[in-house]
Amino acid sequence: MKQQKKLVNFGCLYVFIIVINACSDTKTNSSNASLQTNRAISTVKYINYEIINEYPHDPNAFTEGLEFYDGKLYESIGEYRTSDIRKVDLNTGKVLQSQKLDAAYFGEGLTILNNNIYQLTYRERKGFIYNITNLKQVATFNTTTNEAWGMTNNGRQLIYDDGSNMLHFIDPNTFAEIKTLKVHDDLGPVYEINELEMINGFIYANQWKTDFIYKIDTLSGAIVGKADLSNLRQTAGIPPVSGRRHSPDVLNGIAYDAKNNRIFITGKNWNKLFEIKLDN
Ligand SMILES: [Ca+2]
Repeated sequence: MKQQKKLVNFGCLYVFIIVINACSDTKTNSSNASLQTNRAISTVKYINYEIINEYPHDPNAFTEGLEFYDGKLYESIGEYRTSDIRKVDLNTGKVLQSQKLDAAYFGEGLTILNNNIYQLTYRERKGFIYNITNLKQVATFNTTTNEAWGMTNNGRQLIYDDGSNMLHFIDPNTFAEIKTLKVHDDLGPVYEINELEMINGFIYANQWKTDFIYKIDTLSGAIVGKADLSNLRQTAGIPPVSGRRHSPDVLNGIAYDAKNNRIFITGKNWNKLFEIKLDN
């Protein structure tokens, strides 16, 4: 579930619609949210980290996918009517190339495999494939889940999540599902797994509306470590999610520069993108 920004409008009808929407959101996520809220404290070990660098990030970018490839950042931007795919200069945050999505599509996870960029959409059950050189769309593909959120790849398969704790491994040629994996810790399922990144054989994942990224074993789905990145959010000047009814600007976006062993982190509508070093 992704919340869209809602324009301030004092018309009774609009307020009513917002209330209905809020109730709907709450109902949709109530089971997962209560499971998360009422959980005991997991014993999964914390991963320490240090901030190595800060870069500018477009505060209008509702980041749903982030990947680093051949010296450039590639980003998928969400929300209906504003979704796009873009190539971004790391140092300046400047958008070098972009392609808008049709207003009917809400951009989600993004990953690069075999010189193609794959981009998911939220509830449209459709993905797009782009030429990495010019960002021209070259093909589409279908997804089978009700929702699609984050995506990465393991060099052979696309891996995406759907808002639950399920990871789907997809053949990039046939788009057949090869296997699924349930993300869990020592207490049970961990839901609302969001943006993904494969780093040194582990899947790292954002969790929607939390400051955590999780380190996930790719064979078992077990979370073997977690990092609390609330300090990044605070440094970016973003208030915590808790207590805010509409809070789109959550931590979301992990990219890895394998050549130089750099990890990049940002969030939806954040004005900063961080390079961090994980202590693990
Ligand atoms: Ca990523």
